[in-house]
Amino acid sequence: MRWLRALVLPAVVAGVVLVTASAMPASGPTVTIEMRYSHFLPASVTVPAGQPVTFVLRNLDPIDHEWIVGDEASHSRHRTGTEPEHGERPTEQSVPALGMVRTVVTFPAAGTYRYICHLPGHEQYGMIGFVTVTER
Ligand SMILES: [Cu+2]
Repeated sequence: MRWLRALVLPAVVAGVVLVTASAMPASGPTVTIEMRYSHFLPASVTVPAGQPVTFVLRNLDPIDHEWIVGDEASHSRHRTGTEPEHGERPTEQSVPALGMVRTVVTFPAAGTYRYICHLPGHEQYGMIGFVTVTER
């Protein structure tokens, strides 16, 4: 049976390495943003440019929210947009009531962006936050 162990053990070790790698796809920082009482907490975060940043989006409200990060042109599009669900683009995520979504965004250059929930009335209510992207 020693031959079997010799074959199986490296496979198990390889499996563990793969699982670990996929659970932590990003080498950059992780930022947790909570959605509570239709506000983002924190409403301001600072991240480095050129590194994958893992955003953990936790919706503590019993209603759906979304987290859309980008420049003012993208926010203009979403204010009048008709897409009911987001998730395919890392910068556009729907977060269901009491749900959690993880997304990885790499900001190419330093600058300031806003994250906004574009569900009807939420931006007006104050569901806005800021990402400051700094040079490394
Ligand atoms: Cu919202």
